[in-house]
Formats: sequence, structure tokens, C-alpha cells
Amino acid sequence: MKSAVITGITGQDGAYLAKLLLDKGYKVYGLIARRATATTWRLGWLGIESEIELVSGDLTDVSSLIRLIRMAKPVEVYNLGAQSFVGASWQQPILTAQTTGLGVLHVLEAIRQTDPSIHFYQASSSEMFGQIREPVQCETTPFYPRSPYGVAKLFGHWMTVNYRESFDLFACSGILFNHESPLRGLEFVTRKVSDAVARIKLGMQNELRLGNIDAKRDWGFAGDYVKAMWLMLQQEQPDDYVVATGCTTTVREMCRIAFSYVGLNYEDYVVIDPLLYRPAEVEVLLGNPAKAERILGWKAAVDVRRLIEMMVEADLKRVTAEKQLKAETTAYQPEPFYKA
Ligand code: NDP
Ligand code: GDR
Repeated sequence: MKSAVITGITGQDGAYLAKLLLDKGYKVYGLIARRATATTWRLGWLGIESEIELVSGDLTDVSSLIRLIRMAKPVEVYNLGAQSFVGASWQQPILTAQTTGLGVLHVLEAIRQTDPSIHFYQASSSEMFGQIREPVQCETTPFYPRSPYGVAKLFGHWMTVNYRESFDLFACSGILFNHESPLRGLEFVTRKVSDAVARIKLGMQNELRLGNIDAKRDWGFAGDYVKAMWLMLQQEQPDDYVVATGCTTTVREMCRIAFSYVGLNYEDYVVIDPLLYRPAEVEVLLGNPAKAERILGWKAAVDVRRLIEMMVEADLKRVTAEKQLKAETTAYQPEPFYKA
């Protein structure tokens, strides 16, 4: 049985990728960082938690990566772990550099020192394009990152390219544009919106505070995007690929889609909060996935409207269950401790 290692297995993409690899018959090992509370809810949501071997370690601790690779003997390593929230990268630039940037080098070194035949995937990002130089971004578009996160990702990207060229590693960098799902973290704008729409619809929230709603993103579905990761590692030659839908949408339009799905007008609820603006913004991203389509045979299957509707539907279910539980807990009157 082939085995694979995933860092960032508790994140959105880690969970979808783990499911994909299990379905393909892999034994899946996941690196799990020590946290005070459990972070495996996404694996539970997909019903795969018990099928994965979770091994504790950290991207900032190369010895834990070497130990994991020696134990798992993987044919493929997917490096998805990162401090992945752009907004937080201005508050914690050094942590972001250590995890999102240097963490990549730790994984590459762990591979080089244990088994250089391993196929390696690096989760690179459209944030590396930043201040865009070309209206549609592809593999040859120059980079100009605009956040500590983007700079850290660029380091990881070039290290991946460099280890491929220097040591002949089968190392691929997937330059993925934004991809979302019901498993997206609540700090990211699409999930913040879908969760708020559900809460407003169910009378549990009155408004939604957002920053720059004129920013444009090329949003796809995470479940589609993990297929591209796997396909990259099945090719004859390692290479870098842009993975995107080829359509871009403003945050404003995304809000309109989400609110109108439940019969509401976003203008009645969205409040612009200047504190949520970023110190330096990436105004517009639009990817050209032609190379991924041509070589990998990959194409996004879910458009932005369906994606947002899927997320609102999932949050309506989740928030309804939460409301129900709250009502039951409040209604429950325990028997008095003793009766006089
Ligand atoms: P998430 O934020 O959902 O997941 C990040 C994962 O990294 C979590 O499992 C987290 O663990 C783990 N992690 C964080 N710090 C460490 C550490 N020091 N050691 C080990 N693990 C750590 O991200 P996504 O799933 O959305 O994204 C996956 C990858 O793809 C990330 O690298 C992201 O930057 C990149 N990317 C994402 C895009 C997107 O639109 N989703 C687009 C382009 C790139 P824990 O849960 O314990 O914190
Ligand atoms: P992004 O995603 O920064 O593109 O990074 P995010 O959803 O955080 O922001 C998208 C755009 O929305 C604007 N915005 C807001 N964003 C958040 N989070 N919260 C708000 O209230 C808000 N209001 C407006 C932002 O300014 C931005 O323009 C994601 C992450 O998954 C990265 O890890 C990944 O590399 C990139 O996508 C591609």
C-alpha cells in the first residue's frame, strides 16, 4: 500500500486531500501540531478521522519531520501546513515567516536527508502575485507580494524550485488561487459571509462588518483543487502550475449572491469597518489555469455562485443545529439537588 504524508491535515485542504488519497487507496499520515484543544473537526465532518494516522510534530521542528518521514516511508509528501491567514501575517510576521516560509525548507531538507525519491507538493499561493503586473496571472507572471504571508510563500515557492533544480527532487509548486468550502475557516471572507448570512436569517445576528468589499478574487471549490495537487505528483516531470477558475468576483458581488440566496439584501446588513482594511491590499486576482488544463487535464467544476450557495446551505444547517441545542439547554431544568 502506498503511503502519503500531509502537513496541515487539520486544515481545509488537508481534510479534502486526505479524503481523496484514502479513496485512492493510500495510507495517510498527517502531521498534527500540538494544540490545547482538538482541531480535527474537519476530518470528523468528512468521516475519515479514524482512518488517518496522526503524528505530532511541527513545521518549525525539522527533527519531527524527519521522524515522521522515516516512520511513514511515503511516496508523496504534501506540504499544506502554514499560518495561512493573510490578515494575521501583519500581526505575526515572524511566526508567519517561520511556519509558512522556513517550514517549507524544513520539509524539503527532511526529504533530501531521508528519501530524495519522494514526490513533493508545495502549497504556493496567488498572494505571491500581489500587486499585479498582468491582468491575468499565469506561471510566468512576475511576483510582487503585498503581505508578510505573500513574502513567506514566495520564499517557499523559490526553495521548491531551487531544490528541484539543485538536487533533482521531484518538487512541484501549485500556485493556487482562493478556494473555499463549508470547511473553510471562519476568518476568511467567504465563510465569514456564509456564517453571518445564516445567523442573520435565523435571527442570531444583526449586521456583518467587512473591510474592502471592492477587492476581487478568483474563487473555486477546495474539493476540486486538491485533485490538481495529486495530479501534479503523478506526472513524468515535476513542474509548477496555476490552479484557478479563470473568473473573478468582487467581495461585494459574493455578498450579494450569499444574502439573496436566503431572500435578503446585503446592503441592509453589511457595515464597512475601516479597521478591517489591510495595510497593503491585493486588489484583484484572476488566474489562467490553461497549463493545468492542458497537462494535468484539470478543470474547476464548481462556479462561484454554486460555491457560495453550498457554503450558505451548510451554515444554515450548522447554525440551525446550534440554535436548537441552545434552546434545549436553556429549556432543560435539572431536578433540584434535594427535595425538602
Ligand atoms: P488552513 O488554515 O485551513 O490550514 C492550515 C494548516 O496548517 C492547519 O492544519 C494548521 O494546523 C497547520 N499548521 C499551522 N501552523 C503549523 C505548524 N507550525 N506546524 C504544523 N502545522 C501547522 O489552510 P488551507 O487548508 O486553506 O490551505 C492549505 C495550504 O494552502 C496553506 O499552506 C495555505 O497557505 C495554502 N493556500 C491556500 C489557499 C486557499 O484559498 N485555501 C490558496 C493558496 C494557498 P492547526 O489547525 O493546528 O492550526
Ligand atoms: P485572502 O483571503 O487574503 O485572499 O487569502 P480572505 O478571504 O482573507 O480575503 C479575501 C479578500 O476579502 C477582503 N475582505 C475581507 N477579508 C477577511 N478575511 N475578512 C473581512 O472582514 C474582509 N473584508 C474584506 C480582503 O481584504 C481580501 O481582499 C486566502 C488565504 O486562503 C490564503 O492562505 C491564500 O494563499 C489566498 O487566499 C490565495
